[in-house]
Amino acid sequence: MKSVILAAALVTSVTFSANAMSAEIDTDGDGMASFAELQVSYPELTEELFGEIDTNGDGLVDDEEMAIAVELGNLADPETDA
Ligand SMILES: [Ca+2]
Ligand SMILES: [Ca+2]
Repeated sequence: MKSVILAAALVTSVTFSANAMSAEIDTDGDGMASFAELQVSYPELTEELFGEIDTNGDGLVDDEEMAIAVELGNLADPETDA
């Protein structure tokens, strides 16, 4: 039973890694980055900056908002993070 759950989790993370949203950031796998999830990868992230990134104000950063934030230089590109 455990291996079935593990396999499902693996498929989920592979699916999400194909999107702009990094599975490393989206730790709960809902496809959105919460403030807490983003802060793990970006410890310097402030609530003010998060509010700027979250352009539709739903309290979560989606693929599109993430891509815009990276483009504007608000967030480092997780793919090229050195
Ligand atoms: Ca999430
Ligand atoms: Ca949002």
